[in-house]
Amino acid sequence: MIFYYGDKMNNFNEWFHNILEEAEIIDSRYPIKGMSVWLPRGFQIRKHMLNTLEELLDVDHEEVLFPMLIPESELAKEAIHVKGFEDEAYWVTKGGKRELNEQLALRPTSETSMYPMFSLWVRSHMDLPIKVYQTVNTFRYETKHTRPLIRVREITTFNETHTVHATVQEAVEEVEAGIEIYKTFFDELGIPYSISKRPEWDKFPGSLYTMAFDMIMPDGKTLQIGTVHNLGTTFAKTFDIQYENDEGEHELAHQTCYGLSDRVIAAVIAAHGDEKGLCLPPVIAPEQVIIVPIIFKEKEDMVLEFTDKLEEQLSSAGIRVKQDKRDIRPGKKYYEWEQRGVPLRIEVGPRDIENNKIVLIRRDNGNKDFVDYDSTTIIDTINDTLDSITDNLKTNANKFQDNKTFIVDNLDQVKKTINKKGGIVKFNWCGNTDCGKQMEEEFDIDVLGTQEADIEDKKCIHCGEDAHFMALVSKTY
Ligand code: PR8
Repeated sequence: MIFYYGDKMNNFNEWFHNILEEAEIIDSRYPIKGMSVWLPRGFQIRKHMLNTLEELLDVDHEEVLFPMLIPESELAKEAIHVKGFEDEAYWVTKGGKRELNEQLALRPTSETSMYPMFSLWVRSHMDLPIKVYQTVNTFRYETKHTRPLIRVREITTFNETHTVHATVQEAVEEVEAGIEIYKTFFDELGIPYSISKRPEWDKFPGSLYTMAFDMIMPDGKTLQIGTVHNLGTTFAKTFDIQYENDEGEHELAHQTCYGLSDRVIAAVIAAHGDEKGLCLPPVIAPEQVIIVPIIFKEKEDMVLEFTDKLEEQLSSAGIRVKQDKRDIRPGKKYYEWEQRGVPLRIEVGPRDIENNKIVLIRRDNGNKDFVDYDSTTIIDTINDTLDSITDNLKTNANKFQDNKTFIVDNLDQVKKTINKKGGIVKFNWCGNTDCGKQMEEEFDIDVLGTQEADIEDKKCIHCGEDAHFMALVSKTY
């Protein structure tokens, strides 16, 4: 029986939930709200996602691991930061039956766990820059509606980078470098994004400014999929991170931090999945290629001899490949691997072998190609097909984001567009907090942020003051 996933566009929640279950990604029945179990297949996807990200970070950053518990005195030190997280922290108050002298927070993020240590590590400018990252679980007692992978209370895949620099300029450059790393990463996964500078009232607590990546989900709401923050010297002041410069004077260090989460997996699923289920970009697929031998009794040995050799060949070339030899109908196998999102299926039957052919079926567009089997070129053919799948997924996902991004020039259109079409609406804006907050309330939308634009002699479409930016607004997750 064919499983009905639901309507991705019109009932995204149902569709998403069904994919998570049918493709065996996570089990969300764990008896604590906002916490789920990664299943073996989901864990594989998560692992390849992290490998892809960490490979990019490793070029210029080092991996570390800090403790999960933060003393209350440290968490509370940075006033604005703690205010941003005070309603979201989980607390450990007892060791066994004994009350602890000081309660300990389960990290909601790791600034206040790392920076007291950075203060010990930084002495002179020779100790800078520090560029480290860790992939850990963090805890946030979210009060908005929780959703698997999208808004969780235990973020199981929190990849956070923290850097310390001698100068303002270096910190600004690191923000740009962080943005480039995330762009490359999202591009490899074919996840579309719009980048904007978050408004003052929505920046990371304690930061100078926040640059954010937002993806438009199938239902038209946006999901924040990554953020890069310039922390200035705020935390350096609080945690006393100072270095001695060439003249022997003490100066405050400049910091940045940036992070991604489980949401990346949600974004991949939402961007590429369809009515057949999951559709994975090759870079994170547990199996990039599935070989299905078409076995007829009398020709079984011949087919399996061929497919075993093919599997061995692909595997030696570094392609993640699996062969499905189960004694069930080929149609059932096709259906299952399609549901699981495997990018490429190879079918081989006795007649194909006699004609020296193999059949390639792409998961992204269903195209079926009969290609000549030539042992010297087959690896290139398969790798080219996998690359073409990546490109096609990315192109289609970007098209969706572009088609759902609208530029308007009056308030009436803002409201109509958001309500009828969803997506991101852009317009000339003054950038003032009062004006922005009023708009959010009037139209029941969120100001995602601003983009620089060539706006001379233009007025804010809301308050009529001089416009300085393009505002991006949407309904958000
Ligand atoms: C920082 N400090 O923490 P950020 N469920 C899933 N994903 C989430 C959730 C949640 N409840 N909350 C946030 N995210 C900085 C940077 C260290 C690293 C995801 O920044 O609070 C969002 O995609 O902005 C967000 O962009 C990212 O974690 C980083 O969180």
